[in-house]
Amino acid sequence: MGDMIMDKLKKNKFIENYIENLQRITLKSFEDTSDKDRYDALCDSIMELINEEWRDCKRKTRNQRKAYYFSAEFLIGRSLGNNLINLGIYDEVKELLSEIGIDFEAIENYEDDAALGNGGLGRLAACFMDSAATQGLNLVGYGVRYREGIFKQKIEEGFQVEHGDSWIKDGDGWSIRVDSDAKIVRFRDQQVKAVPFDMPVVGFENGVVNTLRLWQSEPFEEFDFAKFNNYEYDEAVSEKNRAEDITRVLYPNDMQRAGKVLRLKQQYFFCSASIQDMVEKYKNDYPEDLKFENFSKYHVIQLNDTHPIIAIPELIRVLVDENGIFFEDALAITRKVFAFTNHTVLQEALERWDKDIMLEVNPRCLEIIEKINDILVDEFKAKGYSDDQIDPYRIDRFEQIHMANLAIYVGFSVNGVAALHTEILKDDTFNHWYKLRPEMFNNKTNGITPRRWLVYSNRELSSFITGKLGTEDWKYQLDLLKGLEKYADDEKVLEELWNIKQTKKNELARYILEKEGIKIDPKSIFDIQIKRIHEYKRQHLNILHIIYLYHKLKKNPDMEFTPTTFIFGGKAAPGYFRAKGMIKLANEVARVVNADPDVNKKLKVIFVENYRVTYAEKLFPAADISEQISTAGKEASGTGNMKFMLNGALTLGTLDGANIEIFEHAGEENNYRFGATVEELNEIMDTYNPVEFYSKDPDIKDVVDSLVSGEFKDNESYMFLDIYNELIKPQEGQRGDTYFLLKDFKAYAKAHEKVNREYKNKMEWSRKCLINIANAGFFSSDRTILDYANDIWKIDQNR
Ligand code: OAK
Repeated sequence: MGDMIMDKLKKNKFIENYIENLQRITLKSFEDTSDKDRYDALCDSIMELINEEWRDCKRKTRNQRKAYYFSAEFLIGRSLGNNLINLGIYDEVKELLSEIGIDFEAIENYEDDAALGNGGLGRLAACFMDSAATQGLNLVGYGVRYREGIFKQKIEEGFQVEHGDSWIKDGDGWSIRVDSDAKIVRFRDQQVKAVPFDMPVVGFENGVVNTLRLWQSEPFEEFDFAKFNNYEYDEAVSEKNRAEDITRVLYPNDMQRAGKVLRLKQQYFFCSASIQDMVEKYKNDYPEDLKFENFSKYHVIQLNDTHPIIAIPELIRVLVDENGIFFEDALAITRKVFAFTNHTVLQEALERWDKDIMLEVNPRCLEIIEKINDILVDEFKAKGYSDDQIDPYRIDRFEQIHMANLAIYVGFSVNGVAALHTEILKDDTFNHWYKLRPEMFNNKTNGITPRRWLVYSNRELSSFITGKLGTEDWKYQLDLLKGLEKYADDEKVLEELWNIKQTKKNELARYILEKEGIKIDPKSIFDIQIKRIHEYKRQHLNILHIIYLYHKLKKNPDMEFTPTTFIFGGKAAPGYFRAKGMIKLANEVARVVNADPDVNKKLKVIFVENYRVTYAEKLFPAADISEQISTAGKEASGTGNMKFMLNGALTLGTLDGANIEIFEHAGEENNYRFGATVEELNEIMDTYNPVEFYSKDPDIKDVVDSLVSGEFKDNESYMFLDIYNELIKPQEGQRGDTYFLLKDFKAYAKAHEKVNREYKNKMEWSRKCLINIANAGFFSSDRTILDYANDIWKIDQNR
């Protein structure tokens, strides 16, 4: 379609049309228009450009089988650049705009991130949407249009401070409000209107435009005029607010159950609206085949973790209460529709809802869940299970609803997101289910879209690849990257690759100087850890190691050491005290180290403020080292690790999540593996004593003690003491160092030493980068989404 759009670009006189749009929406003369005006008009023009394809796709796929991705989060980021890339007109539009004196970068920077997600799970959903459109798969995304996305992070005195993110306060150029498809969602104590906003999901140069439909909650009746006229102004407004509250804000706690009524209301809200939407469309679009037994012929729903599982009783409710189907038949239909993905083995994320909360949200759904639980219990009893044996399977237990049990019992597929993760689900987390129904478990190792994470964000590397492979096809067939391996010993090519990395490092250094006010040496090793801040991800292991290096350099300034810049970025859940302590610690170590003239030519530490998709696009391309240092067995997959790899950074990581597969594909010898394995940790789980490591190793003692020695100041927040205590002064009955930092510390330091030595050999290093890039094909979300389509969804590619 590149050609079709390109024709339109010319025929439709894109620029004339653009200027018309600009003047129509601003009523200003061209010279007076602002960057915002220019950005808005460009959105309009692009939406006009894709309008026809979008409508065509809707029409063509109207009565085809589709998959539906139900997700409470879609972490999209900006859309302008990405859409232009996927339309194949990025350079052309940039050029056309510059001809009329418009600086594309300025208007691109006007766009706010659509940050409707916390981290990995939400970003994966966005990558999947891109890949499905690119691979011509009928995938519809359903989610929530939060008025406020994930908070904006400010760093004040080294502490994280949260600010609101009202990303649509000035409108949203990428959505179409579809009032005619609005639904009513009924809660026990209120009814609201769910209004869909459709975002186009543009496939890469293939004419496909899929739809991401996000629901916004609005008052059922806009305003109670009766009350207003009686001067009951407050009450009239409060009803409106109560409705709008439901989609007001994204819960910012990544992987921590919220347990709040409003959160379950959000989940029920978007699931109910989406199920109603699907059923209503089914009735309209498939008149010849309208028997609900056939519903599963046309629909499969992928549940993105536990958050949308409430869609299961909701489908049954709609079938039974609104369409006169018998309960048993409705359950039988439902069993063929739902597939469930788990994204973490951390217990604190597996949702269980108190029944009184569920009752408050929607009593009928609770009733249906209880009925399903009764059927489950009867079924197990009939098979001879005792009460005790049934317990782990119960959906309804101790006055709580276990969402994962509901999804696994009613669904037909359960998948993990990396090979190791799926094994842990089978052996441990859901072992009871695995023993019973092994055939429903399957692995779908995560992936990332190469369009956003390479073609768009690293244009230099992208051209290099195209040049070497002699084709652009790798952009949607990432396995073709393998063809780069033949340059592994070509010094000229390796030099070229090195220089591209250098260019991206220079760019990042300029950006960091502008944003963070800190000058870094682009020739130093860029060692980067960017992700949510969490104990299991062990940013504090990284920081303790930096303290260790700092002390070593202080003692011996002439020590052999390749200058290194350590970069951190990430948000902590606002209520997660220890994670916030880790941020403070990173900033405090940065402050001390960066100000110390004895070391600051060799060692720098940066914590970038407000890490988000848009910042990520600048960080991944500039990295030499990708820090993937989670405790083995804890990171389900990771996807940042893949973005680094694709951009030619080497992984310094544990045998965890998808790191394992990265090492397998790119070779351990081309990366830096360290630390205990899951098996090793399982073995010492009950006997591990961190204090032993602390007392026996003076280096470990030194860095741990520095947390409380006064060398680094936490402004009397006791945050550093808290970290110290967790490591070696555990509470009664606890072991201490839950995430095995001290166990892995020495291995980690050793791996760093190797990095530091090997970076000196430019050609060898560049060769490793090249081999990593050449073997990144497997980690394309195109591969992942085709696996979902073939193994779970059974949907074909439209070609
Ligand atoms: C968030 C909330 C609840 C449960 C899981 C998450 C989540 O973000 N999990 C992350 O999902 C990513 C995509 O599958 C994985 O790559 C991460 O390892 C995992 O932590």
